[in-house]
Amino acid sequence: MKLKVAFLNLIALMVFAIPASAHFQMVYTPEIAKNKGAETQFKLVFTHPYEAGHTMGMGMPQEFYMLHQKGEEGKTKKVDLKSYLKPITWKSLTNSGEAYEATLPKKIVRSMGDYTLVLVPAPYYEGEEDIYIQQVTKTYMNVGGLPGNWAAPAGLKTEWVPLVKPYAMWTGMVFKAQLLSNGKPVPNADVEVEYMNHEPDMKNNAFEKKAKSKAPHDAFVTMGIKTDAHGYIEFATPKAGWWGFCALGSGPDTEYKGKELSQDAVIWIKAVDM
Ligand SMILES: [Cu+2]
Repeated sequence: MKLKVAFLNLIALMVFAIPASAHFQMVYTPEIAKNKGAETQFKLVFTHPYEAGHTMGMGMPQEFYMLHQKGEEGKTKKVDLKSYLKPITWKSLTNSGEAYEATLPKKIVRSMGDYTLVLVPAPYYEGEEDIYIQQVTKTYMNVGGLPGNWAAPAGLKTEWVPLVKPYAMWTGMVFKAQLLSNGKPVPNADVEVEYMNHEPDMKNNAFEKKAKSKAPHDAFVTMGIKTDAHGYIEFATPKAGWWGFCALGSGPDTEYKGKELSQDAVIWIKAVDM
């Protein structure tokens, strides 16, 4: 009898011990609203940003490029960035994991306008769930204030299309975006929201130990929102810093190497205090 109870408890633990934090693919650089073109370094890390928790080893990305547009009438230029990728080891507060960095020279981050950074990572095998995860991620940057293609879809299998400039957000401003799968809106999708609660240390490839906020409850570590009937979300950023939005399984691909694939869409925005 005792054994049976213990067994049932174990089952309950396995079912309910869902980690509070969610994994997020980061495409990170500290400054995305630049006055002038300059060499810019990005860190590509697959991790749990709120808690600076477990970092998962990334494989070589399938695609990494930027879409640059100088002025809203300008031609959009696609620049492949895979040749700039260099493997690094990223330290979380609990482990180290393989990640990538890309140092983009000034010659390609020189002209004014918008830069959309697009990462299509290799599917990551999550052993605990026996599934693959692929988080298609977008991060934005602007040089000189001249707008460009920030509101244009990149034509990805699944992606967020912002309705607010992602690089020009005051703290407290409402961010709005639409979730697409094969170019069509995704209604009622589950979206995880997480705050980058530990500053990334670009020099040491690590998260800073100091947390910027403390969650009063597990549900605040990874917030949950849903897209509406037309695939839109709205979110007012309560604190300066980086905010990530991840739509779970929004992409059209559902299988990889004979296993279930969760093809997610991630977008990062940065809020700045007034
Ligand atoms: Cu995880």
